[in-house]
Amino acid sequence: MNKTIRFLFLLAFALTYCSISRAEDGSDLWLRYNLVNKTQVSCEVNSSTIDIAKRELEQFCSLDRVELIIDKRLPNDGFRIKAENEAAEIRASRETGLLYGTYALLRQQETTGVRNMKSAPRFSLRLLNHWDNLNGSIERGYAGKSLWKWEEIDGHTKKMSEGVERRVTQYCQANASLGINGSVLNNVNASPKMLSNEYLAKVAVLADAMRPYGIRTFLSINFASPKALGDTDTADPLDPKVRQWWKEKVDEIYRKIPDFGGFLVKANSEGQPGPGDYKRTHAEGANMLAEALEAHGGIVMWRSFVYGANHKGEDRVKQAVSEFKPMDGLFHKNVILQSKNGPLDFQPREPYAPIFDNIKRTPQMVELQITQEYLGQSKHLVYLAPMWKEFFCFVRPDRLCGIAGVANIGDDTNYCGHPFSQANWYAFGRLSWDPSLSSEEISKEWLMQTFTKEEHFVASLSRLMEGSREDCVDYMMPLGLHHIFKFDHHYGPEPDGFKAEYPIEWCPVYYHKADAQGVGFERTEKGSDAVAQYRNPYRKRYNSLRKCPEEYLLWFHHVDWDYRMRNGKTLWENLVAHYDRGVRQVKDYRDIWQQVKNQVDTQRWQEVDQLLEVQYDNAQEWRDVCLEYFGKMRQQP
Ligand code: BDP
Repeated sequence: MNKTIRFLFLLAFALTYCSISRAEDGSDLWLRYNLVNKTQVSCEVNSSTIDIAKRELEQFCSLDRVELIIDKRLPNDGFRIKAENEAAEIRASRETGLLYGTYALLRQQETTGVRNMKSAPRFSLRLLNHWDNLNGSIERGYAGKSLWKWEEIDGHTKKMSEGVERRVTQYCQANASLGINGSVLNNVNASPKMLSNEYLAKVAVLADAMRPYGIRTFLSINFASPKALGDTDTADPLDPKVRQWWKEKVDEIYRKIPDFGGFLVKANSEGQPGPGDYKRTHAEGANMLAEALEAHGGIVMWRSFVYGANHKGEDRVKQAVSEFKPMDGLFHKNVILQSKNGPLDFQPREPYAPIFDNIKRTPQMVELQITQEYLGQSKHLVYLAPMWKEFFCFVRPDRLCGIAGVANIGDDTNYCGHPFSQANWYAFGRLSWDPSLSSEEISKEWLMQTFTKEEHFVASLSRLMEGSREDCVDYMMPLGLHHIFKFDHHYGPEPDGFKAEYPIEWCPVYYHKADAQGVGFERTEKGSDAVAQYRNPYRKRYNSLRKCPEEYLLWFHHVDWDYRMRNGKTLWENLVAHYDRGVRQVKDYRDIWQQVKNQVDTQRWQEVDQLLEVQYDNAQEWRDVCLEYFGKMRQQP
């Protein structure tokens, strides 16, 4: 009897222990290599970057030997892996290249198996844009507070708390594993305090931590900083005192951070100060900063996301081109124009932003949004790589010098909130290195490294992920509808949204223009003529009701409710069908997730399961609210 009780007790203990050891909080991201401690690693060079590469290989590589070789013939950040039997050689022209090669080798080990490869990044600037505020909050952040706990970073002793250091180190490893090579640390709605001596000393501590991982530090700046900090009485970019202030400030930054990357600027946009406050142009403002940075090799990333100021009343999606096209060619050579992928604002689907067709003499970068502000935030499983790939069908990567992703990273245990939102950070990084990778390849890699290599699991979840963005479009805003979100928080539906006290361009009714006859924004030459900003064949195609791709229909056309679409059914019938399809798809996710229950650890399985329930509820709400509203509009007398 005693023996049986002891046995049962031990069994219970073993079971509990097993389930604890299987508990998974997602904090390891996709970096969950097994500890092997086997490989002999050699390298002629010594540096902190090489130390990281060596350590990763020594601990986690399963080969016997790896040699790291500097080879100046290879392109900048590129690398080459040659593997034979139980040994491999990684070559690169720079130490960061060797680190990228190291992570590529480990990725191969976890996915395809080690093989020869040669690789170089498509973009030289591969940056995360953090919209983190100094008080720790994150604008449009849905995964907790900022990783940079400024009060735990001491600029004098150059130390940070153990907690911050641990998380920042892992953040760097994750980025280096993808080839991300820069971080803009703070919100584009920037506090002037960011440039105070106190904060710059803290920034230098973070920069020191990131440097060995090949990550350069950048800052968003508030254009009115010299005035706001009380050093000048104007921020006019043509005022000599202001120009001198920026020059000295930049010199000071480079004394603290010799490899500082440069500034990101949101000016005269949504209430931010800018050169326009002094009747100066964006070019005059950008050039002042560019001149200060030039001597140090720094850059200015000037955002084209402006509307309202000089073009009141014009269709909002046209305003960036109207503002910046006349200035093309007037920017200093270290100014880059940074534009969102679509002309409006990170909607579930937008046509590409025509600024990429119109700016010819200024280097350009695209800004993608990893944090799912308008795609269910950290509550919906929506894999964004298909959306970004869609953008690259229209704007060739070789026309861009860089790529920026608005980060979805916070101090949540798993960094990103939804366990599947990690895939969007991963996919952004992989595409910033190689935009020709398919979204499916990337999701499979991520699934294998993050969950399991089991074939059925990988196949069914990658299929689900692949379709998830289109499903989200369907249950939120199909057929080219856009911006019918609840005011400001951008999560739920509010098709009747209108507030007289706010700019009309923030109101859903401005965008869908539903009435008794039809729905949609007429942007053809009969309407706002936004189509005129597109290159052909897109201009012609979008201008024609018949030829316009149906996924953009209501973006470019105001269409009658009983208009017959390509499948012979009316617009209304199609709208209903899309909403229904979106909801049905999410219902299926839940069944698929049930089927893989045994292949996923309990904690992450349950977390995702609960989130899928929320997503399903939300999808139904979107469908019901929108169809009820549009249905009523349609039946108006
Ligand atoms: C919008 C966000 C807002 C940002 C703005 C921007 O709602 O919080 O400040 O974009 O990109 O999407 O500047």
